[in-house]
Amino acid sequence: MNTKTKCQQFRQLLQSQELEFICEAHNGLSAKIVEEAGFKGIWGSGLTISAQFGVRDNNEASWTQILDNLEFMSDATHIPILLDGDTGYGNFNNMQRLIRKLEQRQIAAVCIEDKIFPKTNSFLKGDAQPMADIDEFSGKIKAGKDAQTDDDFCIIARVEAFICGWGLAEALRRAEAYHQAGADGILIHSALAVPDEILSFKREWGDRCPVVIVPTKYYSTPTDVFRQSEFAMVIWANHLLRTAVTTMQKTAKTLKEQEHLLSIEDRIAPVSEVFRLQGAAELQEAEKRYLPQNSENMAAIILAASRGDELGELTEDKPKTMVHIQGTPLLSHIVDAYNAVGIKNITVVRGYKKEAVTLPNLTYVDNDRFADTGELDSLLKALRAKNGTFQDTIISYGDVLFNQYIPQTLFQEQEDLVMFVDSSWEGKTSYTRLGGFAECTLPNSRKTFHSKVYLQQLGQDVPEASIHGVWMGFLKVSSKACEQLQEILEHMLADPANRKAGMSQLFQELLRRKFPIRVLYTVGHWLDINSLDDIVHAGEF
Ligand code: SPV
Ligand code: MG
Repeated sequence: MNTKTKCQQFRQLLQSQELEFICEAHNGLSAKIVEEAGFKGIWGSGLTISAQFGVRDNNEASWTQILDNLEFMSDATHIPILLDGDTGYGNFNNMQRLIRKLEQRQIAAVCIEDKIFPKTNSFLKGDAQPMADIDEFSGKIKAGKDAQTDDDFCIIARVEAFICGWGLAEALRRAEAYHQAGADGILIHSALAVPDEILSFKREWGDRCPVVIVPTKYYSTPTDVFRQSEFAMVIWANHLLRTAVTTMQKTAKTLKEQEHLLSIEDRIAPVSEVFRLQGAAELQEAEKRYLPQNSENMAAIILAASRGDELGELTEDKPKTMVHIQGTPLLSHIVDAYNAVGIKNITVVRGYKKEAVTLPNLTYVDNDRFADTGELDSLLKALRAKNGTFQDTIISYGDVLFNQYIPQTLFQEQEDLVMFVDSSWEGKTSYTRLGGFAECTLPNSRKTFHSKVYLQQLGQDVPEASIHGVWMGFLKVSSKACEQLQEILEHMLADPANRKAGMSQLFQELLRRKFPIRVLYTVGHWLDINSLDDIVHAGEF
């Protein structure tokens, strides 16, 4: 993308040694089409902007309505716009306000013509049209130049002497006055079918300042003639609007006659092209970043196959996940937290006393070899049960309580693998539960607000000096990464040595395979139910 301002870009075009071309546009969409075609500038045509409003080119659309339209054109594009500013919509004072408003909208330049407000298009009885007083118009140019705050903003003075039936001498006299008044370029207009007037003007005018032409009527002139005469810029002034008129008339007529779409559909832009021009893809990306994730694409897998011996007789007839906290099973609290952020698709892997795990609206996957296998075996069973249809999924445990901040935040991150690390680990000299200690690319500090942190190692043997926190038992895996995860697990578990492997081995394998694992830090927001004492605390959580 061009790093120059639109004003700088336009000035560069006007003063370039090459013959440059700008093309008409009349709204945001056509402006975008001009830019995509490769033009370096846009002509904001008075004729076509008024025509697309369905009014005449006689200042029937107010100048602020033109301005609003220009704002859409400017917002939709990165190239400069030269506005056809008619006569400046009033006197010198109106001109000054116009310039200020144009600058506010990053319009790069304006062209004003030496006629009387309200103007009439040059091709409608041009020779009957009165011209502006030369001094009054020169004052308007001066006022405009004084009003601009950006030195690169350009004012083009359009000489209508030929249009209004005057000769070369009048055209030159006016051009000279406007040049003296500070105009950055002259637009010399002609309604003849041959380029004689503009060529004679250019021969006399020489290189006093850049000269712009509009070959609408002398369209059969080879462009090389303009090039050889060293004009600065050609304006294709109305051809997109005229194209649209012809095509719209044809389509409307055909539809009216045929009352079906068959002969139309293949000859017009598909709706997808309209969406593309509107930038629909950009919004879809932004929605992923800024909107709560569509819960249809979110799922959770809860690993809950083990007994939880440490709770003693509480788990004699049910697994730990069904132990009551404040009268409700642990699993129920977990499901509530997932439901609260819109996650309905929850798979629970049960094993020990599976018949006791009976909460409704959950998908159950059984690991009947729970006593003889580890977490990864349960996880693989859950992934296999998805039959290749994956969603963005949080993997968590049946005995870890959390509040909804955890899943909400995990789903907000776009990366394939995202985990939570609790940086308030100090004092825990041993942490054998879950995956263990984590070393990350940065410790939890103010800095991590602005930079992304990734996991470097995880396990029981991380040297104390390197520990940045403990893994809390939450891993978000994108739908895409779920597929890879299943493959990795199939591979790992094919080795009998990994039969009892847990999540920490999975992390180690992912790191070995160079998967980036994003770390989000938190302090608290979770509770690992590990003892009777924890159950008491969970009541307070
Ligand atoms: C316009 O495009 O509105 C112009 C050029 O002013 S012309 O229609 O040729 O006058
Ligand atoms: Mg015009």
